Amino acid sequence: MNPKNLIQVKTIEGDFADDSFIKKELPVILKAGCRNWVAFSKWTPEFFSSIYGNVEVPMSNYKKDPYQAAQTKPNLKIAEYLRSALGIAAGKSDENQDLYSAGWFFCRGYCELLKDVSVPPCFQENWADRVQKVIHFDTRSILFGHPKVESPLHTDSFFVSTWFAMIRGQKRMRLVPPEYTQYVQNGFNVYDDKLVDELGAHGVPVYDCVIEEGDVVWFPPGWWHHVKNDTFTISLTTNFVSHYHFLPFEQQVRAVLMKPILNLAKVKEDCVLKTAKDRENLVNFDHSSKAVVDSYFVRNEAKFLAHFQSELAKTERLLAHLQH
Ligand SMILES: O=C(O)CCC(=O)C(=O)O
Ligand SMILES: [Fe+2]
Repeated sequence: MNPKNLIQVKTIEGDFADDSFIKKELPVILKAGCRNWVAFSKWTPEFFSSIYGNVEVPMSNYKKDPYQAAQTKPNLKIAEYLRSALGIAAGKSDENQDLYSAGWFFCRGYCELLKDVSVPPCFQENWADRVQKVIHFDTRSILFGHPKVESPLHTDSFFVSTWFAMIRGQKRMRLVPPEYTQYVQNGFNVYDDKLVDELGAHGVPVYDCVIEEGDVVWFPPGWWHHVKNDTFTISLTTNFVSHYHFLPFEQQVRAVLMKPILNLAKVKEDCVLKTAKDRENLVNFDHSSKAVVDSYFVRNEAKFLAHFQSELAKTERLLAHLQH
């Protein structure tokens, strides 16, 4: 059975210098996109076990808790996980069979692994990397998996797009575009024929692909994805923001940065209201005039105001442009 709303993800070939597919806002497979990387021949289970075997990596257990916070995930040594995963892929039962090594942020300490990666030219300008100085945002992780675990349907945070490279083994993925978000939820099984049919009845397309060893897949920001491991797998995933998709990404990063500022404003409010009656009328507001003078408080606040006024004007111009 192949329902009408099940759509095959398109494949592109070549040297991937042309990034025009990004503007089409559809997922694509970059055929053999990582086949000539050093990683493609080097990154075997033996390589990771011998060099990084004692490194502890977080374990996701999506069956037990699909929303597990990163800090609460238990760790396992890479060598131990790989032993289990290879055994499970070969049909052995194993106490670790519900565990998925679905995010080793290897750049925290093992960034030398990036030397084995040849980022396809179309992904080389990644604006998510540029905000590294502003906010700690890990864009790359390595995943180890086996056929008994999967990533339930979800979207990636910060409205980034994602590309991932299938270094060992094979995965499959089904995706739903963001404009149909009202019809899906975290954890929906889009591999269930009945659900796919129901989605079809509402006009919702479900994109489908197999990511073979050596392939790279890219999907645009906001796309829901459900990923299954067909075999033992090693893959590298990268959050990617092209200039074309920068605006919503920057807004989401800004929302994170604004949070402490807004919390601080609340503290200031509470402190002012300790002595003043209300914030409009600062009668009885008790503060040191000396400290205000000595710290150039008034001049600094004026600079602050000017900055926000200029940002406001820029945002208004941008909004006017977008609404055109
Ligand atoms: O490979 C997987 O299991 C999930 C990958 C994923 O969700 C991602 O790269 O954003
Ligand atoms: Fe994801």
